[in-house]
Amino acid sequence: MRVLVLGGDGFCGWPTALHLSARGHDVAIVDNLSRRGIDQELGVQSLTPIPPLPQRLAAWEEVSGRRIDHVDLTLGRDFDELVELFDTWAPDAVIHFAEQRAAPYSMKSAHHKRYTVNNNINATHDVLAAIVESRRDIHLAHLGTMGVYGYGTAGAPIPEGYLQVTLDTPTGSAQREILYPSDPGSIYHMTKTQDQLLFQFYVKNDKLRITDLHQGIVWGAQTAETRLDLRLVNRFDYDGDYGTVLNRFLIQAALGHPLTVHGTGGQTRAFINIQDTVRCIELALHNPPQRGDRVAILNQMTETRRVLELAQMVSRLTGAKIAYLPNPRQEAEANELKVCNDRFLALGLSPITLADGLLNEIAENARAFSERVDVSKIPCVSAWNAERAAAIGPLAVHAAE
Ligand code: USQ
Repeated sequence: MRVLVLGGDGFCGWPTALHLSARGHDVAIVDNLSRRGIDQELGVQSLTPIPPLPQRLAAWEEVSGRRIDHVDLTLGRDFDELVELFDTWAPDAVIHFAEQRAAPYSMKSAHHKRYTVNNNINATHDVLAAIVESRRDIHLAHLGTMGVYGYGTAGAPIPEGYLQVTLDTPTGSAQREILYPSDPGSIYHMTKTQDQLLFQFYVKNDKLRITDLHQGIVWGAQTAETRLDLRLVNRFDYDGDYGTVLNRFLIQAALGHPLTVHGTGGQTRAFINIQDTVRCIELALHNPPQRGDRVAILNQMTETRRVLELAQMVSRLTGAKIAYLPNPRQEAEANELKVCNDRFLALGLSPITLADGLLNEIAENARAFSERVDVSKIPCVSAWNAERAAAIGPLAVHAAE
């Protein structure tokens, strides 16, 4: 299969590109390196030293004998170039990771909200319009988020994208299948709910083949391929904007920093290990929808956990202390969360769970690079609104500086 990985230099894009290349697919990465630019803007670096993309790609060719090309193109802006790329490179599938993916970054200021909306929604729309323009039967697999559903349920498990509803009509009742009602918790998550409508429209109007993968919070950073050579190492974000909760707890423990639990830690979220992420994407590529099918929506997660439960797990392993901090986010203090993930299980996913003992290995790897950490970048200072800014105090960032 010929696969274009949009955003292939990023946290999930890079290991996905390697995983698919290792399995014999022809892969090219489309990336404008904006994520590296954001590191500079924030004054942080990945815990792991990630070489420039040309060096990464040269290392992959050396290690695997397989070539991955890089196309430097800005999605949402360079539309004609994108159409030309689809024409000349002739992908069978396009995987779309090219969105700004950090909720705290998207809430820092009006500038960051606008950047996230402009980047994400225009990128997604340009990919869809370019597929139509190219007249090719390209399967689009998009990285969505569990956050489109919100995290509150009425006790019922969150289905895979669609909800059966019964409507009262003047003559009785009617059954409908609707997209599960969106309830985003940040501007970032909101852009992914908008993506869903774009997909629904393009499937209806142009019969595009689209898979939307609603992914949970990723933990771990390395996969079988990124472990092959230090130059292939994946990025590991620990800072208050891009670091995800469990990876942050692991590096905090390695540094002897208290584990930064927001509020009571009663928030329940869905999780997935990065190795399962790349496996799920491969499964999705091998099982695309047919022309005329509705958008295929799969919940790409393997377990749900409370934030406090994760902190306690890391604390037990490492002896780290737990700090209960005022929450910079506008979110429920506690919630129950049940999620259906039957579709990936039916396709053969055998989940890696937190119980598999990988946490120690990640903590040890984190310790190896701990001298690269800037401890001042650990606190989450991006406040969701003025009230949350007041709660977290003088460090809060809530408007353009
Ligand atoms: N949290 C803490 N302490 C921390 C960091 C986070 O208690 O030091 C809490 C947050 O308040 C939140 C939860 O942990 O309640 C999850 O935060 P997170 O930063 O790990 O994850 P989130 O912002 O939801 O976003 C991440 C990815 C995003 C993806 C999403 C999947 O950055 O790209 O879409 O996970 S999901 O959460 O299922 O929507």
